[in-house]
Amino acid sequence: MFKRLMQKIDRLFGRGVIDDALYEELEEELLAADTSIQHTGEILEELRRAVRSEKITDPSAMKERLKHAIAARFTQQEAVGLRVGPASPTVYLFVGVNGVGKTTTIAKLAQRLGRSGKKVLLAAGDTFRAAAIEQLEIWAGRTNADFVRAQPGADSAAVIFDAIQAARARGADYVLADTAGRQHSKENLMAELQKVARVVEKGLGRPADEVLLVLDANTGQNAIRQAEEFIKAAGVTGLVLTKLDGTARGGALIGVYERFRVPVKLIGVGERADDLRDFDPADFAANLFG
Ligand SMILES: Nc1nc2c(ncn2[C@@H]2O[C@H](COP(=O)(O)OP(=O)(O)OP(=O)(O)O)[C@@H](O)[C@H]2O)c(=O)[nH]1
Ligand SMILES: [Mg+2]
Repeated sequence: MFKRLMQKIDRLFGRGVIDDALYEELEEELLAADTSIQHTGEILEELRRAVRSEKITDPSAMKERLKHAIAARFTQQEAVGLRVGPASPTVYLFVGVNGVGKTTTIAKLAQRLGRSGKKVLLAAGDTFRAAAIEQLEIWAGRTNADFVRAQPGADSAAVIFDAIQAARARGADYVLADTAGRQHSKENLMAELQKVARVVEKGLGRPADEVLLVLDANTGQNAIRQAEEFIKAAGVTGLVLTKLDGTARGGALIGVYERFRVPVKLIGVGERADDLRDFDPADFAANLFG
């Protein structure tokens, strides 16, 4: 998507003109990449200003300036990185609609933490589907993590509560808790997540150290609606953007971040356990442009 945009810029610059037609094309491409109308306008305004004041005339400089304008949208207030709890276990809840990559992200993080010598326990809090429990169990095996599960249909909050107790008993450093992405209704799902958040706080003596909302980079502007609902139900503390390895249009993340100011923490760049990166604004912008 953005690669094509950059090729267009290169071509237009080949003719030696920065004109309104070029900005119009940029606008079209940014919108097509799921950047909101408002943010597209702001990014292009900044670009126009920079092109004027910095007397930019060559394509590579303008390209860099555009990347910079996008990266600058992610000036996070908080240090990037996942919070570690004041006492073990550190508990992370993973939330998000079905199919976005919650379970896979848990596996990736389990691998990363395990390799750094941490003892990790995975909690099969997605009790809605039997397959979800099995999928997490397989990842627990592959990443050498402990695993706590219950029967399909069991109470999700109870499973995660048990997992926290088990982690204490076994001296685990981290509990990574999966949750359902789907329920019989959206109201049920949100009620379940509220209960999970409450029960974690009861079991842990503090809220979960991170509630990570997983968003699929292909989702587009609907990501904002998802963020709104999950933030309301579960008190999201960080964002994870997955599937940035494909033809992903990560532009919607700009809108989610600016609207809610929840820091972006992690990026998923593939289906394998080591396809996880810390979020870095400059990297993100570079990735958008291929
Ligand atoms: N290419 C790519 N695929 C990913 C990435 N993260 C997850 N996937 C794939 O996306 C699909 C869904 O991932 P899951 O981890 O099962 O998603 P989920 O959010 O747990 O889904 P539910 O359990 O149905 O709610 C799987 O096929 C994953 O392999 C990523 O960063 N890149
Ligand atoms: Mg899952």
